[in-house]
Amino acid sequence: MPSNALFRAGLFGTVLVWAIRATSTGASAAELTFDFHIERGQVTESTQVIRIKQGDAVKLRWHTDRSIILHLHGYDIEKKVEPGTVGLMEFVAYASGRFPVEVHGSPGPGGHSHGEAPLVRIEVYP
Ligand SMILES: [Cu+2]
Repeated sequence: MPSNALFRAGLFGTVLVWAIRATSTGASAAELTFDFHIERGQVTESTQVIRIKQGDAVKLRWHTDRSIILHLHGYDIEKKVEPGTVGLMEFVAYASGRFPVEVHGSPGPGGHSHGEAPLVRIEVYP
C-alpha cells in the first residue's frame, strides 16, 4: 500500500528530527557574555542583534552614561543601571524566539512605557 508506506516514512522522519534536535540542543549549550555601552539612550556597538541557541547561558553586561532602566521582554528581566557600574542580566535561554531589550521610562502609576525602538534584540534559536 503506497499510502501506508508514505505514512510510515513520514512518521520515521518526524522521530528522526526530534532525535537530532535533542542531541544538538544538549551538545551546543554555551556560556556567552556580551557587553553593551549605552550613550544618550543608544547602544554604541554596531551589532545590536544577538543570535544565540536555546539552552545557552547568557550574561549581558550593560554600561551606561546615565541612570537607565532596561527591560528584557519575554524573560522579563528588569535592571536599573547606573553610570560607573555594570548592570548584569544573567539568564539561561530556555525559550526560543525574539526578545527585545527596551528602555523603560520613569515608572508611573500604569508602570510600563517604552522608547521608540529596542536597544538590542536577542534571537534565541531552537
Ligand atoms: Cu518593558
